[in-house]
Amino acid sequence: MTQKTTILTLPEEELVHPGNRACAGCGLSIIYRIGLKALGRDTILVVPPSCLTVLQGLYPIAATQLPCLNVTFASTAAAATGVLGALRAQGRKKTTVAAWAGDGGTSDIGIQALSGACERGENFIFICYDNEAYMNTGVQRSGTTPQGVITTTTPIRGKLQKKKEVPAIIAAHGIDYVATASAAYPLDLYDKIKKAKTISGPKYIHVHCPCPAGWGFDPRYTVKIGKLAVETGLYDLYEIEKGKFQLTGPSRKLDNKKRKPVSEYFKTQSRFKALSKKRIQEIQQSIDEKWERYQDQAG
Ligand SMILES: Cc1ncc(C[n+]2csc(CCOP(=O)(O)OP(=O)(O)O)c2C)c(N)n1
Ligand code: SF4
Ligand SMILES: [Mg+2]
Repeated sequence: MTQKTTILTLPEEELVHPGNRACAGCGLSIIYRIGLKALGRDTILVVPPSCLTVLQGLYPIAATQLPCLNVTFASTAAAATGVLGALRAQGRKKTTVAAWAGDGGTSDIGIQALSGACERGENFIFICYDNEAYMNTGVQRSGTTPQGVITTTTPIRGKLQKKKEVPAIIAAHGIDYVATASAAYPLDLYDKIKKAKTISGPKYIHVHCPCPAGWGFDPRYTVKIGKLAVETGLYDLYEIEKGKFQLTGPSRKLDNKKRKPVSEYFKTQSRFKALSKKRIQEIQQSIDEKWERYQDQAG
């Protein structure tokens, strides 16, 4: 996908009020502001418990101008289905229904409802912001926490299991649009949401979201660290449209010569401090092999 939107052509209308309850440097606050611009005013949000519910405001404070349904953890995609049904009954075909959930609310607790909605072909957008742990309750490991990461539930050796590949799981449902994005490249996310709005049926967008509080870095480095994840080839930006995979934006321009060593990414965050040199080498090797496959596929 070629990026069309620039900072100059981004809509000026703000749907998120200035000032919110997110920590300084929160990747989620970047994507929420830009993402709502892409979704537009005629949108209903469905949000489970997460840092987003806090960002959006503790009553009587509200950070968003859009109608938002706060629902139980497991029910996000089912609740979005209900909203779609109500809109259908009212004859409102144009309103966008967008579910925004964290990685815990997507990869673990909300996955059965999401899988069901994808299989049924519900016409909604599901955005997972992946800060790679249950942050709102104090950094517990989730299905998408990478292997080796220190959290409060994996305090000594780090998480033992691998990161769950949620975009691949959702793509396996055969839906027409699955994409990945990053808080470090908000305009790429903007264009992907805009595209998703033109597609009928379920759309899934997975957004890598640096979290200074949970990852252990200074808030000024949010964008730098988000970019490093992409520049090292660890986290890739791509789209799967009607089953066709293609790298997008900065990942499309990356090749084996330009790729930075993954150790550069790991050393920026204290959550990786339990990673041994051997383990880092193994991860580097698996990234190298993945990129060999990409280059083979590109011919
Ligand atoms: C059924 C249920 N279990 C646990 C909680 C407590 N809880 C609220 S927010 C949250 C963390 C959510 O993690 P994630 O979805 O990754 O979003 P993040 O907080 O990282 O933004 C938890 C466990 C809850 N509200 N409901
Ligand atoms: S804990 Fe992380 S994701 Fe949650 S508000 Fe703070 S920086 Fe954002
Ligand atoms: Mg999370």
